[in-house]
Amino acid sequence: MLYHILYPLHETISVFNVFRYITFRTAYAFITAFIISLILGPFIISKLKKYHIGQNIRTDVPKNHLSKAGTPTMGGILIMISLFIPTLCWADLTNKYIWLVLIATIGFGIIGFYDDYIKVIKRKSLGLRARYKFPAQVLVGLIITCLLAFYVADSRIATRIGIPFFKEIYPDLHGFYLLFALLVILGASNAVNLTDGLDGLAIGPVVFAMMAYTVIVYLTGNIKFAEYLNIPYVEGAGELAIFCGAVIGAGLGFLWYNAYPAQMFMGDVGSLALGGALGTLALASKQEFILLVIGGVFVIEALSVIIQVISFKLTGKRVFQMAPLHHHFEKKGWEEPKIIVRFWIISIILAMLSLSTLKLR
Ligand code: 57M
Repeated sequence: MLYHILYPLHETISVFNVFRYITFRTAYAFITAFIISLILGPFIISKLKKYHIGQNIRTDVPKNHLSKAGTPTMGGILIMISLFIPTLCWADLTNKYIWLVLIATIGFGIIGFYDDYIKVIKRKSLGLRARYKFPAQVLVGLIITCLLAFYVADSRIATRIGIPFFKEIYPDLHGFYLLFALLVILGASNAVNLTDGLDGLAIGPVVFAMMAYTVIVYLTGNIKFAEYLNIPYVEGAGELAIFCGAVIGAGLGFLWYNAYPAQMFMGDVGSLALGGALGTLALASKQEFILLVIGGVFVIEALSVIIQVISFKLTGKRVFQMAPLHHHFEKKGWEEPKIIVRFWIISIILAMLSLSTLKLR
């Protein structure tokens, strides 16, 4: 909204010309989101405490988790408020990609919210049953992929995907694109959710991944940079940098309170929404496979669960002491902050590596 109000004034007051620039608006979306999140944090925590929205802890958790019982959860609400307001303020609201990513975030956020609501408020520890949760995720995922393919993206590239390391090869998946896109978006959403099991463990890598995508969407949406790097040019995708900036600000503000020892958890309302947003960014920028590197920590966590389940079913033996992988290290006796910071380090390295692949083609 600020963009639409202030930018037209540049004809009389030239300083308002800066509102044209995506870089400027991304920086301010970041700062606004961080400030909102930081200021609103204590208020949200006190409300969550007042309404007894605290975490139930299972008895089979590594022992250090038992003391976390009652920690306010559903802090994803804070992330949502803090990223929506700045995006609506600083982004060009005529841009379809902005609405697409906001719909994806809110769509997965609603599923997460309902799951948390059943777990925490209705006190049913299993939450929303898989037979309802999965179809709901598929439905939201399908809405996003259909919107992207048939309404948002340019029809020349709508069902094409980008292949890392190869220039000018963008295979057209035609009808299979919907299936592929659904896989990306559901995979990202659930992988972030699985990772969200230690203080700051999910939000750290989400912030680093968003930093990488800020660069990627900016370059992808700029015809000169896209041509120079030989990456697909996606008209309008640059505006998504403002959304990324807002998520980084909201995420860091949330981390202020989620840092070990956490004063609140994000809940599924946060983890499913942020994962859904990441998947949507990967699809919108035609940098789908790079998400496997950028979100490598999420991939490793999800793989550890898949390996554990398959191994247990086939051989009756576990590969890890407990999956997802962070529980394995806890069981091995690593202190929680050490696991968290080491996962962050890996996530930063992967984000940097992913950026290096943009020129390698
Ligand atoms: C997310 N949720 C946390 C919090 C957070 C298929 C199976 C592998 C699924 C997996 C699972 O349930 N994953 C879902 C994990 C929970 O956190 C809440 O959930 C939200 C995210 N969805 O925001 O609201 C607990 O995690 C801890 N936590 C923190 N700090 C944070 O900032 O310490 C969370 C955020 C919180 C808190 O203790 O209560 C969770 O772990 O439940 N299941 C598992 O992860 C289980 N693994 C398992 O059963 N492994 C098996 C098989 C199936 C692979 C095996 O290895 O043999 C573990 N989960 C739990 N206990 N709770 C097992 C032990």
